[in-house]
Amino acid sequence: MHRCLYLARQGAGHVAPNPMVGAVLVHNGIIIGEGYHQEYGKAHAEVNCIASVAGKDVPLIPSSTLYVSLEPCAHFGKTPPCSDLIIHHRIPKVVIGCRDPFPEVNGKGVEKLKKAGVEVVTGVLEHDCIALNKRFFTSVVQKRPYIILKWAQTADGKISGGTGQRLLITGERANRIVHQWRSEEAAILVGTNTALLDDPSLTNRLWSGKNPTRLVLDLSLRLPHHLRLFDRSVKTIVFNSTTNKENGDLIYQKIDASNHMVNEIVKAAHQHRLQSLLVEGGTKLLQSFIDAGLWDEARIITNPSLHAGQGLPAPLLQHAEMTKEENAGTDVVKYFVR
Ligand code: AOF
Ligand code: ZN
Repeated sequence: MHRCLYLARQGAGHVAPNPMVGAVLVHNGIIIGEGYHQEYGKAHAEVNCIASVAGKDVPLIPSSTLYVSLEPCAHFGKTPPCSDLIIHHRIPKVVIGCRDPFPEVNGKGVEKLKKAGVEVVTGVLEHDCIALNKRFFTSVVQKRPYIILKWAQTADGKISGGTGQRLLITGERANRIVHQWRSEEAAILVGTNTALLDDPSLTNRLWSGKNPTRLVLDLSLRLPHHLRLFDRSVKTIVFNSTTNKENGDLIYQKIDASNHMVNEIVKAAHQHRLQSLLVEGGTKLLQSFIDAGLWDEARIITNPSLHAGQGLPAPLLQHAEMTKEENAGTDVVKYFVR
């Protein structure tokens, strides 16, 4: 199963909104086939695994055990059901990491296999298999994106300078890490003041990979159009309280901001099938997510040698547990979960 997880990770960045899945076929303790879900819409892990078995190993398939990190599917999606394929190849035993919560599968894969007489073992390294696809699981089960809060703060806990103006807090290494984080998530969100004061482009320039969809909150549509966010280089959604309008990759979406605004943002992001959301500021927006208990991870970068004195205080995390602390050049990154 560890090998399945390793293989599954090779699909990172290419399979969303599908989950990453890995599979190995084992005969008498020896791996005779391997595969993973490589690209959205293409063959599933099990298909690639079985297809990889070659030569004198082919006759061994009906006496081998298939290990797979996610329950084999039972439905006709973009590809036929993997459980049918397993039955067709007369594989007698399947070891599964975790159940697929996708409504069309969700236990039906296991049921199908068992009905056909296949021995099924479930829940092997279950925790790791679910964690690998935390974005997919959160989206399918909780019907909202996986939410990561991120901010940078000074040694004295400020996120902007004296008169609210922009403060360059982090160094080169930390900036690169932030761009890597951007490449890993489906969407990135900022509030009105951050868009106005920082004029961020929110693109990933210091790391390889894709750009996240940009989400910006501009309730009364007061952001000027010369801002980098409106340069149309990346799909951008402007949440506002007056208009629904689509102009190529620039989308205006009306949300009900009268109460529970963060819930509305998150609901809209889910409707756009965005499986994860990196919230980059400012303080007010970040604090709203924290107060609503609507977050999964927080990543805080601190410059230990910079003191702002006056300035806007950073958000206050509640019910948080620190899981990791690492140095990033001259900065320190702390990781929290709820
Ligand atoms: C598997 N093995 O490797 C993956 C599975 O549209 P489709 O046909 O690609 O199906 C997508 C759904 O299939 C996805 O939502 C998830 O439930 C499951 N993914 N299943 O047996 C795989 N990637
Ligand atoms: Zn499948």
